[in-house]
Parts: sequence; structure tokens; C-alpha cells
Amino acid sequence: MAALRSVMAGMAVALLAISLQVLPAAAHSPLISSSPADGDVLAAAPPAIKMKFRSTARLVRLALTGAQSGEVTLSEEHLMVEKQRHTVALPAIAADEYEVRWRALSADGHLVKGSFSFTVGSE
Ligand SMILES: [Cu+2]
Repeated sequence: MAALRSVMAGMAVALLAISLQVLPAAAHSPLISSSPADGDVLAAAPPAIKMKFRSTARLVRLALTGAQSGEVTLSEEHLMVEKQRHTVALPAIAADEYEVRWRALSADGHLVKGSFSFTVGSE
């Protein structure tokens, strides 16, 4: 049993090594940080959403939706611009809970996506 277990452990290590090699770690561009950050509660509406990716990425879609106020119309100037740090100017938004849902194209062509939430005003 001990021998079988060590063979299994060896296979697990080998599989992990293969999967790590397959991941193009250098070029893939996940979101590193955002402002507002996920879970932030802000006293006042932010003038912009800032997003920092691990390397350059093109925003393909960015939707800002308030739980009460619905989808906020944003300019599309920020879309398809290849940058590592994106700043998306916001119109004046009401006190509400907001979700930002985004999709971006990494420099390597991979699609990355995610969402984060923040609150304007104390709830
Ligand atoms: Cu990638």
C-alpha cells in the first residue's frame, strides 16, 4: 500500500508539473488590483474605476450595474486599448451597491474575465 501511495503521489507531482508548464504564466493577464477594490464601501462616488492587470490587456467589455439603479451607461473609449493600467471615467453615480463585470483580452490572446463589487454610501 505504501508503494502504491508513493506511486500515486509521484504521478500527482508529475501532473502538477505538466499543468504548470502548459500555463503560459508570463503572458496571461489576470486582474491584479482594482480601485474601488472588491468589497470597498465608499462615502462618495468614485470618479473612475481603475484596473491593473499583470501585463497589458484590452478591455472587451466593462459593465457597471447598481443593485437599485441598474446599469450605468459608460463611454466606450476604454475598450480595446492595450494597456496594463486602465482608468474608466464614471458619470456621477447614486448611492447604491455596484457590481463591475469585465472581460479582457490578454496580450497572448487569452480571454480573462471577472467581477468585483463596491458600495457607495453607508448601507
Ligand atoms: Cu494567457
